[in-house]
Amino acid sequence: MLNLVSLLFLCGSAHLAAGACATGWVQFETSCYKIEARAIKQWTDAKKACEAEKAQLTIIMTKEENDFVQRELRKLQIADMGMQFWMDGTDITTEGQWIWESTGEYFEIYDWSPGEPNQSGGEEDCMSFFRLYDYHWNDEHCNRPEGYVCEKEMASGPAVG
Ligand SMILES: [Ca+2]
Ligand SMILES: [Ca+2]
Ligand SMILES: [Ca+2]
Repeated sequence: MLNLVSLLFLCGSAHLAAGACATGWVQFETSCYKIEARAIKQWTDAKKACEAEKAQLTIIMTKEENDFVQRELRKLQIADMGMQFWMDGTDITTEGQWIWESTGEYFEIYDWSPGEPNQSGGEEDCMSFFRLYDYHWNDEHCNRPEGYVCEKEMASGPAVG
């Protein structure tokens, strides 16, 4: 049964390739992503902004997904080396124990920038893609206004065939 479901899903998604994500969102596998570089926000507000669009801060589960988001970030050609983009990871509950906030799951992969996470100033508990390190990961002060990346699952239940 699972195999049949997978097969139907794959069949369906093949027909979804174009225009499946709303304008302003980009697709990778079964997710749509939106990068916000202008309306910078603190981590909690960025999270709310994603939720207002029925999305969440992005959760990076695979190297391929990480590569994809980093490629999209590089396309922006941001000059400010200090610029960062929030994702869903946090260690605010238990210092040094990183989880994806929206799911409570531990990380499957890590892509920290050199020397990160460094808990700079004793309170860096939110996770970002860091321009300085070509968008590898950083722990950052949650109250810093930064860009952010929202992610949502593509609309389910497409007509098959
Ligand atoms: Ca994801
Ligand atoms: Ca921390
Ligand atoms: Ca840091």
